[in-house]
Amino acid sequence: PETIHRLDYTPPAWLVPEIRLEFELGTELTKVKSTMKVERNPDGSHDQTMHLCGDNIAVMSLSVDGKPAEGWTMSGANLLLPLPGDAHEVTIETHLHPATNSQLMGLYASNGMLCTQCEAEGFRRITFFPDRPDVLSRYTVHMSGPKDAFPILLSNGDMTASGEGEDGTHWAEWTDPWPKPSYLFALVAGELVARKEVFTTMNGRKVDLAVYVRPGDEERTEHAMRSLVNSMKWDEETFGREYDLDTFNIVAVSDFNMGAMENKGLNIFNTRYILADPDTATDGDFDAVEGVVGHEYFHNWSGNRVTCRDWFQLSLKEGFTVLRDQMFSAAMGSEPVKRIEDVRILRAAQFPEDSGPLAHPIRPDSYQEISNFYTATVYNKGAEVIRMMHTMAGPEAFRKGSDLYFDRHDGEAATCEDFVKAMEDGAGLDLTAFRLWYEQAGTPKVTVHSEFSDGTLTLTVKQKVPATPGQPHKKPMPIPLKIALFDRATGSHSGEHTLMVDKAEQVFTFDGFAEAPVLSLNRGFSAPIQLESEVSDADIKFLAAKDDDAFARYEALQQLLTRELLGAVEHGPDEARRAAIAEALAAVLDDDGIDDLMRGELMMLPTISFLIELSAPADPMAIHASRERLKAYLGQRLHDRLTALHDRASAVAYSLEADARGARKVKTQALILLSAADEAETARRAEAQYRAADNMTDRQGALAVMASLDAPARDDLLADFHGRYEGNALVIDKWFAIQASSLRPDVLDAVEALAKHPDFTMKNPNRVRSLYMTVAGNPIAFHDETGRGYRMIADLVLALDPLNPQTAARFVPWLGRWRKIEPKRAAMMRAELERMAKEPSLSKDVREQVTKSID
Ligand code: DPP
Ligand code: ZN
Repeated sequence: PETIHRLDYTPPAWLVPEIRLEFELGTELTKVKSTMKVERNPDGSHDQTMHLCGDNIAVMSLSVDGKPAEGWTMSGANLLLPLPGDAHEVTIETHLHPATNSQLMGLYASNGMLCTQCEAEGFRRITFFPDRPDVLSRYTVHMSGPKDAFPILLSNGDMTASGEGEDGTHWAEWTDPWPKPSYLFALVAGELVARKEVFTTMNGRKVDLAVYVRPGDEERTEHAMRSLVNSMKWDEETFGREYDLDTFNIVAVSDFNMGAMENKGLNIFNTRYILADPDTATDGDFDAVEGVVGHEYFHNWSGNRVTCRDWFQLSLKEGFTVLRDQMFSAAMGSEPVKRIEDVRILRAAQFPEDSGPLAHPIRPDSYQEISNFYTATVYNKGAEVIRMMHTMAGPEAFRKGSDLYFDRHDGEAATCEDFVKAMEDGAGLDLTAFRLWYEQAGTPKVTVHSEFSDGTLTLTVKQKVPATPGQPHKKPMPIPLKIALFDRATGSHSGEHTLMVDKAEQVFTFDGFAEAPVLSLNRGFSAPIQLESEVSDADIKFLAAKDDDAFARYEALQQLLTRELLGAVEHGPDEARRAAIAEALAAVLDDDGIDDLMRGELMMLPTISFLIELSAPADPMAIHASRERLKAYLGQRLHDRLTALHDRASAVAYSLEADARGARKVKTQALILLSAADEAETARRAEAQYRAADNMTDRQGALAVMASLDAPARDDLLADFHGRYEGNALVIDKWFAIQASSLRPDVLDAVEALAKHPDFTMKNPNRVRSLYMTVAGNPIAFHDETGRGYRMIADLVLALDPLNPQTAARFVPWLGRWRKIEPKRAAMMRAELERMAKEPSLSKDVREQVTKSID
């Protein structure tokens, strides 16, 4: 496959200022007629030939200025059309077969409706077009189809005309006044019902909002609608961004490769990020709906009004928009809890990517298949990089920078460099060296060494950015490191400092201390680094109890836990440290000053994925065993406190308020800590929690705990859950995931049986992920010592690839982590990659991931 390089960018030779698309809709056959006004790009090469991308489509007719086109040729799937003048009208007809489009890219059928997904390169599966984000066009979309099958007809922009046709057909015409790239085109036709609301913008524009779902699901759209309204208001208040059409539609579809898509004026969502009610969605699901609805809405400015010049700039819109959705969710809920969640995701998903064979900078330099670059690096690390700019500038200057960016580039296809420049000019930052964050992959390792004498504290800070594929030598990065120095006697500090660490080694001094202060480092996770500190257990314990930054308290506890979990793998438990952890956790359980949402975070042990990251080469079973052993110890030592907490939390009535949500969170966390210490008691409590539950958070939490136990009620409860929610796809997904997450030794047998269950299908990405992503993330299953888990994932990739390469490719990175794992397992993981590589008909998507993962 061809490798595309960032530095090879050239502007398009031809532009398409206007396009009219006419669709004759049908599930088996849809006819598309595209009429484009094309113009030679004065800033482009003087190529006479217009390059039109295609994928799995054929030309049914082609004319230029009303006459059959001459001299055109196909180059692979693409169409090359010689054009003599500077401006022409080009008309192309294509035929599509939505019902057999299992890739879910382009126009496809889902549950009887028709919908589209065009990012990144799906539009070329609908019609021939210069399918690149720097070609911006005004779209008019005319669609017609049978009224009974497709009563609702939607596209981008506002509906400008509609009417009845012959033989039970009808039609609608949608016009989008804002020029946009083809990846933001969308169309939906089907039997849908909507929750509607009117939003009045800051300048008094009335916007008709609608959330469309399948009949029967409308009751579960209230939270999505509330999240949308909150997003619109928040973006006005926080970034000064106002919505710009009279219509904003969201449609939920059940077959979707990604989470959701920000098509202009017509967002299309995976149902899992729209549908939510207390009976079927957990508190986590509610948060995810809010976050993703916000994310897609915020793209209207960061992505749509200002789009990307080319796909290497993906983080321009994704990193910034993730930061915006994180800030939004923090504002709607608890800021420190949100920060903890985001850092946990970064460590569990992005750090392994950054240290593995698929590591890439947030602005990659090359790719074979762009779908493979919708990664935690581009999204989550991209957000961290812009968050550092926010930290360095402060909120007011940052806002000046973002205002300048939107003003300067409105209506353009911009680059990451444009964003950085606008931040420099608007926020008054010098980001000359900071640009390295866009260029260099890898998580910087930072060590801090402290000396104290004569009232002076000397910190020696060293950094090293590890080598990553294609980047053997790295330069030191500018790292804004927030610290505070605590007085041991008073337990307070005299203010935070942000150290700018930008050399391989640097010394910072602080005067005027009576005794050596306690160091609180990288507060709020001010930089996405791996910190190796020499802070003593005693000082960490001090911070876990006294730090005034809630995030720093969490970090301190995590650090203590991590030391113990990894230390125990090497040389067994450290009694003093275990006791310190138990004491710190007891304080967390006793402290009335901590709300339950935060308490629930503090009760969670570091993820296995993060621990593997820190201990290469890792023995995943030994890490798991160490984790279970510490859970058992804590479950015993804190037994009475945990049962009392479970009792207290169980008495709190359901509501969506923070205290009730917090109660539900600590309730299940208490069971998790108890489960390794006292199976019988845990099973009793989990069953009681399940049976008494009037909401999904409690029910799922109890069932997930139960799934790892050997309790008599286990199978009954699983059957009850399935029976209760039969036909509700999103909840049946949970039923699969709960069983695949079991820590019992028979988990792989169970998964094999579940793959044969009548509810299992390879055609629905959510269902596939619910079973197999859970297996990949479950160390007991995936790292089974016989290699069966690895084989299962490789078999899945091979079976799914012909149907849906994009989703299949997402499973490969799990096997690609073999370098981090002990040699025996590593060899088996690598052997599975080699087996996949031998498959001659691998998709471009899977081939790229497999090849890079073997090297
Ligand atoms: N651009 C989408 C999103 O991240 C992904 N399809 O919102
Ligand atoms: Zn996005």
